[in-house]
Amino acid sequence: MGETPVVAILMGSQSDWPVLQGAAEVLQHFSVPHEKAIVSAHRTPEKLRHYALSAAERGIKVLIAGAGGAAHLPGMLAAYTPLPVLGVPVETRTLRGVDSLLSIVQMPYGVPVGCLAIGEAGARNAALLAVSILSLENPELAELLREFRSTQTQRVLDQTI
Ligand code: RP5
Repeated sequence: MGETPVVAILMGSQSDWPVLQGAAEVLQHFSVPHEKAIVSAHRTPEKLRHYALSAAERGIKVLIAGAGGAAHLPGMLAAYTPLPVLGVPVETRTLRGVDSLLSIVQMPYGVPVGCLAIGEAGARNAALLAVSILSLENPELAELLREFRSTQTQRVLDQTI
């Protein structure tokens, strides 16, 4: 796939990394070049704007954005770029991530964000979805994804109680 990052993993805070790390691990498994950055919608709004506006011309094809609480990072990124934005709601102590989920999933018509599940499963699935999107134009990646799915299926079929 080359060396240039095609997926960006963004998070609102360093404290989100334990969750978003799952996305990085999945992308590594598929050898998808990616970059990571802390970009906060409310703490570093200018950085967010610049990042989103320059992403496509730098070769990024999919953005994965995780945030917690009033999680406006994915929506604000989507406001600045037409690239697909996959939002990952990070679990919060006070509302267990339901706040993050509702903030990300309830985008009004016109500026979509693909919202995944709360927490690590969501982060890992965001990466799988990014692989799936990239597979549309990459037959080798599509084959790897097929293998991943069939290995997973076989693992479950082999399980006994
Ligand atoms: C959000 O606020 C971040 O995405 C994070 O989930 C949450 C808490 O951030 P910290 O106070 O831990 O930096 O912006």
